[in-house]
Amino acid sequence: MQRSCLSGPPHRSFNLDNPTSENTVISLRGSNTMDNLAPAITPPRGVGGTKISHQGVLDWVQEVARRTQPENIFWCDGSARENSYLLEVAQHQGILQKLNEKKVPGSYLHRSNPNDVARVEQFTLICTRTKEEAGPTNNWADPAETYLKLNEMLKGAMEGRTMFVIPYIMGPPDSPLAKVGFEITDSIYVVLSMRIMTRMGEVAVKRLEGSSNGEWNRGVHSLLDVHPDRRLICHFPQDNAIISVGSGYGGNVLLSKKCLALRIGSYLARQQGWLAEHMLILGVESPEGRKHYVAAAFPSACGKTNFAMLIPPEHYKGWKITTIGDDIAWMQIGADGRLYAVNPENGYFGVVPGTSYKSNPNAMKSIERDTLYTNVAQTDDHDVWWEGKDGPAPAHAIDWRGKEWTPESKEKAAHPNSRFAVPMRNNPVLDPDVEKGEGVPISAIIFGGRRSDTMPLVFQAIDWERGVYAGATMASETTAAATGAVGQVRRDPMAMLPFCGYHMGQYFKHWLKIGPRIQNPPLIFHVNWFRKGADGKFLWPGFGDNMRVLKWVIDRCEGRGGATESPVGFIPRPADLDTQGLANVPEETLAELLSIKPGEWKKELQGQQEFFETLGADLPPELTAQHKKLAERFAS
Ligand code: GTP
Ligand code: SPV
Ligand code: MN
Repeated sequence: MQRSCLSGPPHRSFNLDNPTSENTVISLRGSNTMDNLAPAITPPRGVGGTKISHQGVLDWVQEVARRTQPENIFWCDGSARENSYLLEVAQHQGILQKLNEKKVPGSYLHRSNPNDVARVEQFTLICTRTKEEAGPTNNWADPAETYLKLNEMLKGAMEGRTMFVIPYIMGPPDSPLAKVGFEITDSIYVVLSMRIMTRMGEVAVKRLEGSSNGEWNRGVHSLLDVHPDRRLICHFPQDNAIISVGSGYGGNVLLSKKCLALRIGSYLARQQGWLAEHMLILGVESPEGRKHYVAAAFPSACGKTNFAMLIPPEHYKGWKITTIGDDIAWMQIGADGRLYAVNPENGYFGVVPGTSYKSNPNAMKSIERDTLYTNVAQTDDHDVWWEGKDGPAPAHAIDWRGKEWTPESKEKAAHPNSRFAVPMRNNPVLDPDVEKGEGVPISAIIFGGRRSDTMPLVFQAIDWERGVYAGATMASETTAAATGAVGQVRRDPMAMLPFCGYHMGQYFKHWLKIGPRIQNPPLIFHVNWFRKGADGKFLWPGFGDNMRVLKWVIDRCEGRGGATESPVGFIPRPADLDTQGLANVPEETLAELLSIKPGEWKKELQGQQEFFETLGADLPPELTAQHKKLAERFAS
């Protein structure tokens, strides 16, 4: 299947049956098919070109190329030179727009197709061998049938396009938890984003070639024609493989993130005895220099990035909050019997709207430069704007769809799920141990949902099993991070409903099994920043003031911190929380925030029961027993 090289001098001829191991751009065919979505590119000599001799990877790339028929293959090396080149091309092709170099240096704006602005849970499939393995909370499809269907969709899908091969590594390269992945994509936007979000290039190839188990994830992504009818995000946990088609947006296409680090990750974690979780990881250091790390699971768009880099209220002199990660935690038991966590990612893909110097100054400082913005508004001087940004709205802007916008417009200027992608190095409070291979020891795990009622500001679970129960019964209002209705309460156990790669009941079992193996387990808490009063307004100011709750959590970890025991667990009394300088939270509001209302909990217990029933025989009996005991405590 020899093909000739017709695409110009930088290309070498490529024999599909005999791939070279030192590739820059490999030209496959001389098609003139110009594709508006992703026209092929012809980079100058010296751009791209990771050296790789791994036969498994080479064979797989060859197989995908044979099916998708790209114009050429571009092996990404993750270098700065390659990045500058691809940024140029992306601007030329209209995929990116350069932003004002004075206001946001090194930053670009991308507008995704308006039909493609969030994760699509209904088109996200877990293709385990049996439906039972995927469980009732996942969309299951037969792997053989799905491969056939996808292979059909991928036939010739990259004709006239460049096929990029992205080697990447998740986790600090020397971490025992680190995982290698390869993503094939026909989207430059994906390449540019993956360079921010992962450790990309040679470092991954080195790790794979030196690895003892030879484990690597194969990810294939093609935009196809970006049509919702041809959009599928498919996971094959048994093959450590992902195929994503028809989307160009974030969590659907940056296959390192939700697809590998969580869905495939959670599947591997169960087999291998660790945890892959939708959690931020932060460090908190007291003025005396005592440092704790905390991991927290909140559902999508429920406050992880904000919590991970919060700035404490003014009177917390000498307290330091540092960020390890803002979205994903991989955790395993360390030699000293504590739970250790690493952040597998290298950047943040964060929610833009609502981000301001008031709500999240560290995020604002992070995204002042080197930022890839998606679906925000652009001002007349090529700056970025969004709802909730500091200062007045611009008199005129181009909205996320590319249309004229003024403050009188009915539509939002920035999409509610508009995002920034930024290297974690930009974070002024990046934790110094973020590259530590063994990770950081976790003192507390916090679960939290977006609940306008029922859930108190904070409670502590009495022990591991009751902590797992609190996580397993979590619920939250849906957000713009996924397509579909916003604001509907649904069960989202451990913030993993859309991200668990196997049966949720088995996932709970895994959690219950791991706890007793941790000699010195983290304490488990539940928080709710989003409780509302009768006027429909948030009762708690949130953001930096969440430090007050974090402080109580740390106090509890250190054996201090007062509490009262309620049916759901330990709850601080108003006097146990630091309220110094807390504006607009009168005593009655604080009491309301900390209240457990039996009427609301009756409904809550019912909702938890209904969810548990959907899990059938795989629901661990320990959780059924916990539910019964909780109901009894409320009854007495
Ligand atoms: P994903 O990236 O989707 O996983 O989201 P995330 O969990 O990192 O959420 P993020 O921190 O980006 O916050 C999402 C939205 O919640 C933003 O609009 C924030 O302004 C808002 N938010 C975050 N923290 C708080 C809080 O403490 N109180 C209130 N009221 N809103 C908050
Ligand atoms: C989320 O939805 O939880 C995100 C954004 O972090 S995405 O990468 O799109 O999944
Ligand atoms: Mn997330």
